This record gives sequence, C-alpha cells and structure tokens, in this order.
Amino acid sequence: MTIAPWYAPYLAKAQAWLSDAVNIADMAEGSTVNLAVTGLSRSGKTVFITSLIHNLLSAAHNPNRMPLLGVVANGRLLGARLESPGAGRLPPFRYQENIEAMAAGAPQWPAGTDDLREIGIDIRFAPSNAPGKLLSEISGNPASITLRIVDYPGEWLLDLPLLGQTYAEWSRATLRLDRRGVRAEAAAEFLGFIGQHRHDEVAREETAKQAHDLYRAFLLRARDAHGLSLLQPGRFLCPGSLADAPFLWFAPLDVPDNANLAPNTFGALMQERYDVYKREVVGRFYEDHFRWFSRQIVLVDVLRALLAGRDAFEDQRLAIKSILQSFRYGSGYLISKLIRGQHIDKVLFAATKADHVPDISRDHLAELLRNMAAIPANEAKSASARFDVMPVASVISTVEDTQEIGGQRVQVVYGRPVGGGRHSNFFVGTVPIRPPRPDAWNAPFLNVPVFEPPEINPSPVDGVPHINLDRALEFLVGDRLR
Ligand SMILES: Nc1nc2c(ncn2[C@@H]2O[C@H](COP(=O)(O)OP(=O)(O)OP(=O)(O)O)[C@@H](O)[C@H]2O)c(=O)[nH]1
Ligand SMILES: [Mg+2]
Repeated sequence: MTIAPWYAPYLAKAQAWLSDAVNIADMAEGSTVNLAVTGLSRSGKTVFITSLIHNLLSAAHNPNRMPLLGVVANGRLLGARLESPGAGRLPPFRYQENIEAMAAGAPQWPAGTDDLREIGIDIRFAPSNAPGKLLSEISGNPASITLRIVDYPGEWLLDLPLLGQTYAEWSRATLRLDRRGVRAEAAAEFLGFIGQHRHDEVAREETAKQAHDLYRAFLLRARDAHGLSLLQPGRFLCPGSLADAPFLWFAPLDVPDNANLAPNTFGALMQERYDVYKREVVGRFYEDHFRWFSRQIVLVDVLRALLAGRDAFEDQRLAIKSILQSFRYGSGYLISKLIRGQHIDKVLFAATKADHVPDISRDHLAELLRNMAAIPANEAKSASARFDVMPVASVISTVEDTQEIGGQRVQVVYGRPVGGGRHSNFFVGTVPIRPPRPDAWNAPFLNVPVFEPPEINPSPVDGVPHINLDRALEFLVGDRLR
C-alpha cells in the first residue's frame, strides 16, 4: 500500500488555486468580458440586450428575476451599474430609449439596427473562489467585472467565406445558387441584366452601378418576400456606417473557369471592388472587432424559419451552419488562418421568442435548432469554442392557457397582437425536434402574430419577465462572476 506524503493535501490545494489563477490575471487586468450578441435580421438581438441589461440592473432589488445566475442565486451580487456613455469605442447601444419605448402607455418594440452598437455594465460581487477572496481581502474591495456587450448583424458573419474566395470563384458559386429554385424567381431581373453584359466588355460606371442596384434589390426581395437568409455580401443588406460607399457597387458576373480579367473590363472593375470589400470591410471586421470577442450568443428565430416554409427553412439552416464556421478553430478552419491570438471560448445558440410557444414545446425549439445546424455538443477545447443551445424569451409577452380544439384540450399561448386590440389564444401546433421531412411541408405549420410587450416598469427595480436570460448568462459569463 502506498501512503500519500504529508504534503499531498497542500499540493492539491495549490493545484486548485493554480487552476483558478486565470481569475487573478483577469482581475489584475481590470476584468472586461466582451460578450457579442448576433443573429440574423429581426432575430431579437436588441430586445435581448435591452432586457438583459434591465434585469441585471434590477437584480440587486429583485433577485427573483435572475435565479439561475449563480452570482444572484448565492446572494453574492452587490450591484450593477451602466458604464458611463462613451467609455467604449463603438456607437452606444440605446438601452434607455428602448426600455422607455417598451414601457410606454402604448408600448413599442425597439427600432431595427444595422450597425455595431455597444454597452458596458459594471458588476460588483463578493467573490466565491479562494484567489478572488484573497485579493478582495487584501484590497478591501469587492470583485468587479465590466461586461461589454456588442450588438452586430449576423449577416456580417456570412461574409467569412469570401475571404477564401477570388472574385471569379465567388461569382460562380453565387450565381450557381441564384439560378436555382425560389432564388431564380427573385433574381430574374438581375440575371437578365448580367446575361446582356459580359465580363469582357468595356468597364462602365453606370453599368456597374445598375448591376449592383439590381443585385441588391434581389437580395432584399429574397429576404423580405421569401424569408431567405444566406445572402451575400452581408453589407449589401446591413451596410452599417458604410452607407452607399462606391466600392460596394459590385455584383457577381458570369466568369468562366479559365477567364483572364483584362484591365479596363467590366469584370476587372467588379473584381477590384470585391477585393476592396474583402480587405476593408470583411477583413477589418474580423481584425478590429471579432477578434476581441471572447463570449458569443447567436440568436435564431426558429419558429419564423418554420413558418416561412421549406425553402426559407433550408436556407436559414445553411446560414446558421455558415455562421458556426466563425467559431471553429484549429487547422483546416478559415478563421484560424485569419485571426491569431484571442478566441471566442463559449458560444450559445439561443432559440428566441420562446414565449410564442407553450412551455411544453420550448425545449423542442432548442432541439430543432441544434439538429437544424448540427450544432456540436462539446468539441475538443483546442479545436473550437464550447457550444450550448437553449430556448430564450427576452420579454415574455404571452401567458399559458389551454383550449379545446377538435375535441382535444391543447396548450395555447394567450396574448395581444400588436395593433390588434384584443387579447386572444394562439395555437401554434407541435414544434418538431428535427427538420421536417419533404412531405411534411404541405401542411402549414404554425401561426404567431407579433405580440405586444407586457407592462414594464422603466426603472431598474422590478426587471422584465423572461425565459432563461439568467441561464444564458450563467453559461456565457458565470465563470467570470465567481
Ligand atoms: N414575444 C416576443 N417577441 C420578441 C421577443 N424578442 C423580440 N421579439 C420580437 O421580435 C422583433 C425583433 O426584435 P429585435 O430585438 O429588434 O431584433 P433584432 O435582431 O435586433 O433586429 P434587427 O436590428 O432589425 O436586425 C421585436 O420587434 C419583437 O416584435 C421576445 O422575447 N418575445
Ligand atoms: Mg436590432
């Protein structure tokens, strides 16, 4: 029998302390955690951030709002306050305006956003781990972190593959896709135009602008009328501060495999602009912003994708898979060749607006999302971030009820549609946990209106009713609040 040496317990303790040492380093550097919030257009980013901030500010008064956030559950939260405006590098996120609009007599959801926005919140807490306690005792101060939250359009992540493609490659891949199914219909005018303008004709500014305008109109139609998501380049839909910069005036053209884009041709002009876009827009986003994010939440409106039908659902599935590539590291992944140094280490995919379905269907939403995009459970840490999936409602705008339909009692949600006047029941059907089979698309799936938000107190005292905001935050930053 081997007898453990007398110092074994001390060694074990020292090892535990060493594994916590990262927190000492974090505390020493002022402990800023960069949490990025993204998702395709209308997925719920702005409402998520507004409600998260409001609930964090309210948590010290009303801990019942965030029971699944460890620091609140253990009674260690001492307070939270907004960082002074202008502390960050980006345009400020409009928390105050948003919460006031949602809490008004005639409540309104926040307006859309198409650019980067940022908000910081300082959180003070009593540390629970040994190094944190020690530092706190020595300094006489509680621990604190600044949670810096950035809101950016998920469409921008769809541009990642462009960085690995030449203009000719991108054009061929894009046009192959645009000539199929519902896209071909939406792109008819654009495809007709480029059919009359070859890549080797003389470059003309007006032709380039016309091609760009028609291509952009197609992207908007594909998104708004057909519910499609995999639409590139992302800045054509969400231009942000670029507005209508002339280097954006390009579009894909038919460029044969072996074609040489000679100077002063239409193709060469398009290629030049595509290269500037790649370098100045896509490259810069990853270099200046993305590389600083350490935690990421991706919001997905799964129900809307289901409602939009088979083409739109399939397209959203591909878009989420493409977004996932931005968080996969290791040799063989494009992102690893692009950015060195900091990595995102936790990514949460959230199925938003979970209050649109009754409680029993909410886990189905998350499961469907996981299956839709084949979101991995836990991958080796060196090769990628840690992933999780959960249903979330940032602002519960319905209540549960039951109703008899066709002789059966079913779960429904009860709420007031925006502009609709009267509260009513909505039966949304059964949410499948796997993407529907091709023959299952014939029956229309579900029906949900835009619900009016509930009554909200704009002062950060009571908070906002939500589903899983606390659980999401615990997964994303709980380790930094110990
Ligand atoms: N019922 C319900 N509706 C929600 C919730 N979150 C968002 N919504 C609805 O979804 C809409 C879009 O939410 P936003 O937060 O503005 O979405 P976004 O992703 O910021 O949109 P863009 O900035 O336009 O890309 C809102 O106007 C609400 O109608 C929620 O938790 N519950
Ligand atoms: Mg927004």
